[in-house]
Amino acid sequence: MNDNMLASFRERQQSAATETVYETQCPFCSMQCKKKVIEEKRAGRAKYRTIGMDNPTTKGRLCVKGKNAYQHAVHKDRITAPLIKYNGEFHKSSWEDALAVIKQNIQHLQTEHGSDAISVYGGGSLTNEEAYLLGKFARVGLGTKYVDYNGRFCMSSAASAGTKAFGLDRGLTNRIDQIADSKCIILAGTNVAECQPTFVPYLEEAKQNGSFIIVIDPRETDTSAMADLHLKIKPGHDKTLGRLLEKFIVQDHFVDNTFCRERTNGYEELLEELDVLQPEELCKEIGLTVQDVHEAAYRFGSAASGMIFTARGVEQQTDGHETVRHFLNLLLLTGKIGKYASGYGAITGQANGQGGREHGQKADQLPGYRSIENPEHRRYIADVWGVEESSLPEKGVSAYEMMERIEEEEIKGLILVGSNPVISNPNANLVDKALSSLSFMVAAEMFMTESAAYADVILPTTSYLENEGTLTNMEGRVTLREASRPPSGQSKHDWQIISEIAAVLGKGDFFSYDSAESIFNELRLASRGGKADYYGISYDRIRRESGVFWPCPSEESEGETTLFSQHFATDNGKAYFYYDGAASRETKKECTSEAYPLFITTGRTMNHYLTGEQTQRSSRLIAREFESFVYVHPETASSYGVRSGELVVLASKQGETTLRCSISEKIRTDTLFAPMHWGGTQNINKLIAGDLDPICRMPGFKRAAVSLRPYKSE
Ligand SMILES: Nc1nc2c(c(=O)[nH]1)N[C@H]1C(S)=C(S)[C@@H](COP(=O)(O)OP(=O)(O)OC[C@H]3O[C@@H](n4cnc5c(=O)[nH]c(N)nc54)[C@H](O)[C@@H]3O)O[C@H]1N2
Ligand SMILES: Nc1nc2c(c(=O)[nH]1)N[C@H]1C(S)=C(S)[C@@H](COP(=O)(O)OP(=O)(O)OC[C@H]3O[C@@H](n4cnc5c(=O)[nH]c(N)nc54)[C@H](O)[C@@H]3O)O[C@H]1N2
Ligand code: SF4
Ligand SMILES: [Mo]
Repeated sequence: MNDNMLASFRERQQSAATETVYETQCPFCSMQCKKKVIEEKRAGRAKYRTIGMDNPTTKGRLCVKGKNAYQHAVHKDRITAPLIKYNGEFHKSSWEDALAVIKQNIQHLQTEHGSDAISVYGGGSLTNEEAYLLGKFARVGLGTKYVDYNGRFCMSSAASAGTKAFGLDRGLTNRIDQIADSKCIILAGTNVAECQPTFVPYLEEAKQNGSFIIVIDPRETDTSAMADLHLKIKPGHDKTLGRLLEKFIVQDHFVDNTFCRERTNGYEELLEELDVLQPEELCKEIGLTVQDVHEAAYRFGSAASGMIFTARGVEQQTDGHETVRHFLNLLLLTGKIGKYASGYGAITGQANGQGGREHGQKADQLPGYRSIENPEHRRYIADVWGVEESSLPEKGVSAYEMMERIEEEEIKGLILVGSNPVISNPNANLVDKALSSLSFMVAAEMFMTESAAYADVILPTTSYLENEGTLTNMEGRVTLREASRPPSGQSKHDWQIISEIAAVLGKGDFFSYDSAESIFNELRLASRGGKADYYGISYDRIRRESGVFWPCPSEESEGETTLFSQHFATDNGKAYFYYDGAASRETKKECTSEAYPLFITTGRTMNHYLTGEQTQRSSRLIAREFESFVYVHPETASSYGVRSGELVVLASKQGETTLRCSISEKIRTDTLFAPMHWGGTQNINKLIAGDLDPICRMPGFKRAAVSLRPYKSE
């Protein structure tokens, strides 16, 4: 080709470039940042770029994960056709054949062993429509009581605490922009700087307005770097810290007596329990100084307004419910709730961490935050679904307990939609064993994950760029993720997959939808009159108003932006203090011993998301962090003979894992930290015990007792 020909070839190619814009929102965390993914196609090759879009919550901001989130969606690893396993190998199949295999196996297992032989396991990445449908599918399509979801590991402590104390659980009790005006902010076990980066500007604004920020975390993080006071607590001791803060608030006369008298129950009982606490002794036990704890109480008590945010650091404990309740007590004692710039936030995690916990994926729940144990609630939902109330199953068990029932072979089949339990459950070795013992498993997935590999049938699901639906963000704002990219290969939306399985099982009449919106309209009705009331929300309204807050009982309702300003959502309109005498229970906690002398706590890093299936398929994100690691304090490293950059073995009563040692002064000497984003030999959940919080069934992901030694290859 001569120069002229080359130039005109290039020109023709350039003019042939096409640009397609997909307006969407990030599939990862609960901020739900709005963005545009721009696809530029030239000579058959596509290039992508991402830009943030303005919206009331994140104002056009994006973090590094959101900027790169298209990479997994267009990745060559996407499963694009149904797969059926024969003789241990997966083979591509048609949808008809895959559905026929599913029908035959489910019907066989249910005939032999009863309806409860099949279980359903969902996720907080699913849209409201799909979360709702999955719960309906379990109860109406399969008639099984066994349904739960990964949010059990995420939101159950905070959700149960909010429900018991305030009568209602919504991520933030206040609109997010009120943070900027709050004068004292406690961040308890939350690392927003890495986990919800677009939340951080609200804190920065508050700081500029003179707010005092207190961070409670055993580690120094990018979040604690913003703090005026960092309480570097021993892992799993936050309940005691909460009680000490209560004691100092009372002692220093920062109690709002009118609020306690008029708007709460149980104040006197709490006071009695605080009397006996010995601060010196307890502060030593939790690894803090009396001075620092006292200052925290003083700052919060004396501030004109205040907010408390909790996340998984304090919640993923076997006493997570009680711990959160003590932090809620602080709000009640000081009357810092139900007012502008004063309130609570359970920093939700997954894209739909909020909506996913409201509409029936949980073992004990029906849509709209209704209870499966309440006869009136059952009747209402049975009516909406057009079934007999008596046909609805009873309550089942929590996510990890389903794994135990599978391992015990009481549950024979599993339908997995939107989770990767081998990496995310505690006691990963048990989960591995459980999934391999199943008689039949179906997974709706985008990728061949460690969990999907156990399936007999994998159904290819669409990605967030392809699938429309509503997601409720951290604020409690219901947002609409539009979708315009065509499904990849033969993949289908989860709602189509669920409906098609229901149809082959003879339940098609209950699942005949033509769009996500048609499911939403049924959800509106099902949630009507419930605590999470979506009745007044429609796709049109969400588009017009950039999202709508729940509860929203009518089309005229504005949706509430400051909850509990007049009354709480409890039986008598008053909030409930938590005190031990109210519900003392035996709680199993991991303790160090001679054999397992160190604590390990687990969590997240900026670059990766949960079990890593998505972010590790982004070349840019994996380049930033391509393997797991464990933070070890330099003094601890020298005592245990481990060196930076080398592999180390961590062992607990449950199992072992091998990680790269990273020496860091940011962690306590008695504690290690490792992220949860890797599987295989780097799976941190091989170390975590299966003990659960007795109230909400949350595992203790944030505290295990381990040994540490250098890795030696044989
Ligand atoms: N980059 C990134 N962002 C994410 C996610 C992700 O995987 N990656 N996941 C999303 C999801 S689903 C969730 S739930 C959220 C989670 O968001 P976070 O809860 O903020 O994240 P974690 O890192 O699990 O834990 C928070 C902090 O708790 C600290 N911590 C550990 N043990 C204790 C303890 O005993 N007491 C106290 N006070 N603190 C402790 C840890 O050191 C950590 O800094 O993030 C969401 N955003
Ligand atoms: N040690 C330790 N363990 C933890 C935690 C911790 O802090 N420490 N945190 C816990 C928390 S808070 C959480 S939320 C859990 C999360 O645990 P998981 O739910 O197991 O994590 P994900 O990686 O989000 O798994 C989602 C899977 O679903 C697929 N997927 C994504 N979107 C969709 C969709 O729309 N439809 C379908 N069908 N599939 C989809 C993804 O490819 C991925 O394989 O982990 C928990 N485990
Ligand atoms: S990961 Fe969270 S903060 Fe980052 S872009 Fe996505 S939604 Fe926004
Ligand atoms: Mo989560």
